[in-house]
Amino acid sequence: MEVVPNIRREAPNILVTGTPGVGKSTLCQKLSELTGLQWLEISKIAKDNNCLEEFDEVYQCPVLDEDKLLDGLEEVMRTGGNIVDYHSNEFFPERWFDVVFVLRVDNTTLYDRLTARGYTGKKLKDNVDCEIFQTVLDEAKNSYKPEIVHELRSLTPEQLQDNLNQICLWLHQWMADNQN
Ligand code: DAT
Repeated sequence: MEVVPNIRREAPNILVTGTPGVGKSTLCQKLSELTGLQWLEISKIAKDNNCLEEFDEVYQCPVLDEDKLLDGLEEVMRTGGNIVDYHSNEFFPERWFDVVFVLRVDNTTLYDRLTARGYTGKKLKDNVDCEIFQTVLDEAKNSYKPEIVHELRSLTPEQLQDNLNQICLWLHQWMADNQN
């Protein structure tokens, strides 16, 4: 296995994860505007950089070429200052992230949001089940140190604002703790 030296980051890397529809893009876009950190929308980056393999007919989504994606992101992640937005998290190197936020909603809210997005049938059911069984939260807890994994409710605009405030506070503290 390749050993990558861990250089000191000037700004942290934040992972925002959760089932599709929980509000990752909404939060990350605003957080990026507020903080100047770079929003890395992994689904879009994968598409733009030909990191998608064949289409999975059962799950109605393309299969990600994880190795190619990770290789392409290594340098920017080593520099720091990124907000990574993706619905899965266990395949990222643990060393990339200083903190992990898992967004959560109730299943009725998620059902409504995904229906509005045009999800139907198995794709809709699988994603709602994923939230009910807290699959992404468990994945994050199994992949990162428990003390850096935080669960955030993402149901209302007020909760969005609370989450932005909480992450900004965390960021200020990180900058204070990691001054050169
Ligand atoms: P994701 O990027 O996780 O797939 P999204 O940001 O596209 O999710 O949000 C899905 C929908 O939910 C979208 O219509 C915006 C809405 N939404 C997101 N966060 C919300 C919040 N805190 N309160 C109310 N609606 C929210």
